[in-house]
Amino acid sequence: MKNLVIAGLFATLAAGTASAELLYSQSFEDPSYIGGKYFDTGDATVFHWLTNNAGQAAVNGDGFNAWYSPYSPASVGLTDGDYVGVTSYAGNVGAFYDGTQGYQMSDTDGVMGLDIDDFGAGVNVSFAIFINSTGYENADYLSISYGADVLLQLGDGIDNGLAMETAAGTWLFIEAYDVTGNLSISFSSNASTEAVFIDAINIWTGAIPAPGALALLGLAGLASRRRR
Ligand SMILES: [Ca+2]
Ligand SMILES: [Ca+2]
Ligand SMILES: [Ca+2]
Repeated sequence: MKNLVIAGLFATLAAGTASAELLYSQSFEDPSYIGGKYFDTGDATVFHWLTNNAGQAAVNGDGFNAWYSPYSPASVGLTDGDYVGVTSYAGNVGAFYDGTQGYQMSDTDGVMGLDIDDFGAGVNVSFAIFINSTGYENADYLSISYGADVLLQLGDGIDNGLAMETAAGTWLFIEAYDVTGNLSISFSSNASTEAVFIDAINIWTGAIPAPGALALLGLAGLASRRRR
């Protein structure tokens, strides 16, 4: 019986690999995204989309854009200079989930959000996120949604950030199927040790590819899409 189940699973995965189409893949590996500490030149008292600044780590790139929103009490946000955006600094994570670069949010003094483009209805998504191990407080939270679906909500102003502390210190791999809208990851923190790292975002339609097959599909899929 056990063998039968495993055989069935393999058959499903093999079929899935053939029929899946990768719509988006972002591992933040582009070397041009790397830069120094990011200084937001916008007004930290109001919501605004962030802009890339020359010589500083990219907060926006191919298919991803970042925003800032004040959180009561209003603070300096990212105007004081923070390590956010694409980074190759692996001191907290040990190693990135994929490759040598990822996307960081830390010391946001308010809420920073990373929004991925909308790739239509009924898509599947997977990505990895690492919460740095440290103490978290009431105003700290990590919220991840895809359209109307909440994928993860840690720390909510009630649990003193304990849920974040429990989940910290390892790469969390998150998958969601048949979701519609766009992936949005928002983080509220007020200390440089409070940080999250995001890596290996894949969005696809069709069946669920086998592990490993997705990475191969990603390279082939994106290359063919760009040639069109
Ligand atoms: Ca990466
Ligand atoms: Ca800050
Ligand atoms: Ca805090």
